[in-house]
This record gives sequence, structure tokens and C-alpha cells, in this order.
Amino acid sequence: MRSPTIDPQLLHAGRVVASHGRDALVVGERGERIHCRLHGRRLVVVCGDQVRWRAARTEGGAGVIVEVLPQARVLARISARGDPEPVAANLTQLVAIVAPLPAPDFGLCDRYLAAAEWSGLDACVVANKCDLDGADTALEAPLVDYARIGYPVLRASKRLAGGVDALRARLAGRVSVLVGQSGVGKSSLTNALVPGVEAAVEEVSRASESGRHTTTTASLYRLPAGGELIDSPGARDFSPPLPAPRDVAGGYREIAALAADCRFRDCLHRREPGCRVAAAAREGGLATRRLESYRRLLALAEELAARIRR
Ligand SMILES: Nc1nc2c(ncn2[C@@H]2O[C@H](COP(=O)(O)OP(=O)(O)OP(=O)(O)O)[C@@H](O)[C@H]2O)c(=O)[nH]1
Ligand SMILES: [Mg+2]
Ligand SMILES: [Zn+2]
Repeated sequence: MRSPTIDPQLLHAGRVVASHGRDALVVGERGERIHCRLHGRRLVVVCGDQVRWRAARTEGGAGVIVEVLPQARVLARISARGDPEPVAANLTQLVAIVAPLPAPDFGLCDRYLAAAEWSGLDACVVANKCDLDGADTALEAPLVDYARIGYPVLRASKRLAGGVDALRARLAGRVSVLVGQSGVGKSSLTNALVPGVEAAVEEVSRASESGRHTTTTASLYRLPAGGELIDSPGARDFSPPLPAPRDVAGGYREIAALAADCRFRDCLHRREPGCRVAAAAREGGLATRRLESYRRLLALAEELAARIRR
């Protein structure tokens, strides 16, 4: 149903808070929520996009998105077909969540952090479900490494009193996306941080006719202390679009810092003589796990570059 006070010619500003195929939920300037369709085939929107929309002329959707404003700092992934696909736009921070359960995949966490480096996003790591027995021992070594290279590492739990306080403080005033394996607790954290979010979760999942538990589409929420939070679907396997092989090291901040002292300027930190990065790993100044993770991503970037050349 169309509100008689909305002039179908008028363009309004809005923010995409969820999108699914050709449908998007937009929040307007006065906080109103409008179910919108995309105008034309070429428009694509993701969570966080700033858009212009007008009231629908025909019955059906309440609004039509006619324009997407240029995006800044996007989180993107490579789709199953191998194409780059934005996940969320206009971010300032990536929050990588790990937990003792499901079994943690720190290579995945590294790839999220690399995506943040390449997109110019602040990043932090959250060790969630810290109420579980043995949570610390399972995660300790990689978390110490992350802290050592300058990523804030926070502990969180929805089960403990004050269990999300540190994360809440970290999110204030920023536009953050929660990422991580399916089941690490992204939606649970969102519920704990955004009052009344259960209703919004219901609304979004009804719009996309999906189940309620495993998140299938990213959703953006306002935080009471200022800032915004995007809950994203968990990935079994995430890779950001990869840069040229020589730029992969830029996704690993401690490796990029050491690379300045390699003998060769184009050192890829594999078997080159005079490689400061490899030396640091031998001497204990660089986590071997991170170096191996970098080399795997480098191999992937080379494979992609070769495919593009062919
Ligand atoms: N013990 C414990 N369990 C938790 C905690 N947070 C979440 N869980 C449980 O972990 C399971 C997965 O939580 P979700 O919040 O749905 O995880 P998610 O990351 O949103 O998963 P996807 O949407 O599939 O990506 C649920 O059974 C939660 O109850 C926590 O702090 N402690
Ligand atoms: Mg979820
Ligand atoms: Zn090197």
C-alpha cells in the first residue's frame, strides 16, 4: 500500500539495511523502513549502500531504488563462479570472530583481516564463547600472534554478565561488519548488542523467506551508543578478491613491515636469498602459521593472475 503523502516523482535518500536479489529494505532519513525493488537490471545494492529511492507507481513493493551512490570501503568476496561480489559497503571496521566451536579456522580469519588491510578498514579479532571450558587453550597461540602485530583482541560471550561490554565499546561510533565461520556467534552477538533486534531479524528473514537461524543475508543495525553493526552470513570458505601477487603481502601487516628489509624489492618471501621475512620466521619474530597462510594466498593470487592472462 502506498502512502498518499508520498509523491512518486520525489527522490528520497536512504540506506540499504538488507538486500535479497531484486528486493531491498531501505531506511529513510526519518527512520522509516521501506521495502524497495531495484529499478532496471543493472542496479545492484548491498547492505550499507546509500541510495536514492522513490515511491512505487504500481502496487507491490512500496519503493523503487533508482540510484546507488558511490561506495567507499567495501568488503567483497569471490563468488562460487569466481566473480568479485560485494558483501557490504561504506564500512569503517571489520570484526573477525573466532570461537572454540566450531573448530577454528585461522586461515579464514587471516583472509578476512587481509581483506580489511586491502580495503583500508580498521580490524579487530573477537574470541567469542569465552564461557566454554578450555576456550582459552584452543585459541591462545594465534590470538597472541594477532595481538603482537597490533590487532586488538577482545573476548566475548553472550552467556557471561558484561560479556559483550568490551566489544560494545569497540563498536561505538564505527560502521562494523561481523564476519567469521558459520556458528561462531555473529547473530548472537548482534542480538546482545542491539536492543529489540529480534524483531528486525524476523522481518528480514520473512522478506527473504529464509530460515531464522543460519543467517543468509547481511543486515545492518543502528547501535544505541552510535555507529552501526552489520551481521553477515557465515562462510565456510571465504576469499576476498585478490590483488596482484606482489601486493598480497600488504594483507599481512607484519610481513609488509619486514619486507622493506628484504634484499630484493620484488621479493615474494618464498625462497629468495636475503629474505628478511623468512629469516624472521626462523628466528621467531614472525609466526610460522601466518607466513604459511600468506604463501597459500600468494599461490592463489598467482593462479588467478595466470588464469586472467590466458
Ligand atoms: N556457549 C556459547 N554459545 C554461544 C555463544 N554465542 C553463540 N553461541 C551458540 O552458537 C550457535 C551459533 O550461534 P549464531 O549466533 O547463530 O552464529 P552465527 O555466527 O550467526 O552463524 P551463521 O549465521 O550461520 O553464520 C548457537 O547455538 C548459539 O547459541 C556464547 O557466547 N557462548
Ligand atoms: Mg548468523
Ligand atoms: Zn622477502
